[in-house]
Formats: sequence, structure tokens, C-alpha cells
Amino acid sequence: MKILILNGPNLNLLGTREPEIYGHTTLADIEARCMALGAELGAEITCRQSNAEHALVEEIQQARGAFDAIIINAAAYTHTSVAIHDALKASGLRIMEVHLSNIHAREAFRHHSHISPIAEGVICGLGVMGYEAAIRALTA
Ligand code: CA2
Repeated sequence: MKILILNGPNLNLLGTREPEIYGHTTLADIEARCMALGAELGAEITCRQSNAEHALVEEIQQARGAFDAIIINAAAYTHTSVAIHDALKASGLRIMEVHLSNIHAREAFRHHSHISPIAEGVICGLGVMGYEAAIRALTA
């Protein structure tokens, strides 16, 4: 099982600002925890982050044939990007959507996701554990 973990815009700032919403964990910490869990469960984990919508679309296009599944936290693009929706759908891969915060308990503009309709599972509000739960579900 090869899993691509894709993180979107501003998630590179994790642990440095707004800890009341996103906690003190950095993106490097999240990626290290996912890699460790992947090793434990026999899954090969690759992590990528980009602030650019087109770069995320490229990563998704290149994932076809190279990975079995994508765990994606598209951050703000979750709520806006038809391009990422289309790329994920076209990939034919298993898709898990993750958010650190509970997007439904926040502003109304975060309540809609373009990714949820094509995701196998949607996890939000569990912080880093959400990524770990997605890895466990994909390797179950
Ligand atoms: O809860 C999540 O994981 C989100 O995907 C995070 C996005 C937000 O736009 C989504 O609605 C929910 C924002 C990521 C920005 O992360 C920051 C981290 C530290 C400081 C500033 C932003």
C-alpha cells in the first residue's frame, strides 16, 4: 500500500501561528508521525505540501499509477477548488479527506467541501490523529 499525503496552502505554517486553532504540532511533526505509523503498518508513505493549487493538481495527476491512495488536507482549496476535485476524481485512487479542525464548527464558508463527495472517508476535528486514522483505515 503506497499512500501519498498531500497538504495544501499555509499548512507549512503549522505550529508557528494560531496555535489556539491548529495546535503546536508542526507539519514536520505530522509527517514524521505518519511515516512512523506507515512503517508500523507496512505502508509506504510519501508526504508533499504546496501553497499552489496547480502544484497540488500536478501531484494528484502524477499519483495515478504510483500510489494506491491519497490522504489530502487541501486546506482553503477544500472550499474553493473544482480543479482539485476534478484531479482527485480522475486519479481513480482511494481518497481520504482530513482536516485538523472541525470545519463544521467554524465559519459558514468552511462548511462546504468540494472534496467530500468523491472521498471514501472524511475526518475533521481530530488534529494529527485524523491523518493517523486515515492511514489505519486505508491499511485495514
Ligand atoms: O482544519 C484544517 O485542517 C483546514 O484544512 C486548515 C485550513 C483551513 O482553511 C480549512 O478550512 C481547514 C487552513 C490551514 C492554515 O494553517 C495555518 C496554520 C498555522 C497558521 C496559519 C494557518
